[in-house]
Amino acid sequence: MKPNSSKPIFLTQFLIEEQRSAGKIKPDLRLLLEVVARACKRISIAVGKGALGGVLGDAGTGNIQGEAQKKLDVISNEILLEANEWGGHLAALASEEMDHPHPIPEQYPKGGYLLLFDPLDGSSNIDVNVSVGTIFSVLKVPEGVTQASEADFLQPGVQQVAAGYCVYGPSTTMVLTLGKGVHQFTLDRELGSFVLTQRDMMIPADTKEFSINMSNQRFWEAPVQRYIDECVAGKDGPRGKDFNMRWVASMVADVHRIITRGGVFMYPLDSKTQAQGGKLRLLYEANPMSFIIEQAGGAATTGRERILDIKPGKLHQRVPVIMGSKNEVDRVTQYHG
Ligand code: P6P
Repeated sequence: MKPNSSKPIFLTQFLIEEQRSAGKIKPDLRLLLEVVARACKRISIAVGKGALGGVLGDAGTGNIQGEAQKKLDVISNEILLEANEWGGHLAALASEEMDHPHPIPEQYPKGGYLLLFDPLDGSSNIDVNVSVGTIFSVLKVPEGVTQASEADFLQPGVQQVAAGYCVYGPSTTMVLTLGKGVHQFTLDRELGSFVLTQRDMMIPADTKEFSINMSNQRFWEAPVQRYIDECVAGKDGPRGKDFNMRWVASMVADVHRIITRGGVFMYPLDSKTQAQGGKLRLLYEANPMSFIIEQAGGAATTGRERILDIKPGKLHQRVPVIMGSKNEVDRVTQYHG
């Protein structure tokens, strides 16, 4: 099934065909993904209004991460909650913006999936009109669980049944994996539908582009210092080639670039974030992105272990992240010994 501009394949058709083919996905999972996609369309509209929407700036509240919430953080979170409460496909939801999981209201049926999300990743970029996005991860409710609790979310990333992100940039683009490859859908704003624009995305194993916040250099551990020093040394250095650097400070935008053309994204453990275990959150940032990256032929580690193998200890656990072009991630991991 190839994308064909003369006969566009919409997200619904793609998911129905996935559902039909050897039962790759269940109807409830298809419904969940369609509901999340519809919520992302609503978030895209709210984000796209910019200053005209009257929703830029801080909400005057904080989240469990200790971060000031943007108005659009709160709005995006509400959009995802409201969209997913009534469908009967979820047992509970968890969000970067909420201290604890959100139960499905009593008046609605419960389903067999758990949804985790960062409703608006990179929101500090909102007020300066730089790309932001939504990241989501889907887990199954453990067998026999009738009332999902926080503990039921604490599953290693290998247990994910689907993961995706939507980047609100020059175009609104959703990238999705169901465990059989990575596929890109671009929002046709006139039709209001996501159209399949790339199937089976693959990350080049090598790259000349690294993505890291260089202002943290003095805090990095030795293996990361060594890796970046070698990249910066260029063709006269041990790598024998020049590198370029990109840092958008929206994980969704940086990872989408890597999925699209290769690269290595790094938010490594450093002396500044060591006490919390890292900067990025495991369950709704690192895990979904790692699932996508691995499905696209890349690699994702903390520098010391595969991210998808980590058994979470708490809902908002943070981890170091090194992900992207396999040969580069392997090199950084090897430097960690
Ligand atoms: P820094 C955004 O706040 C985020 O969680 C990721 O999207 C992004 O990669 C990172 O933090 C940026 O962190 O320290 O460069 O602002």
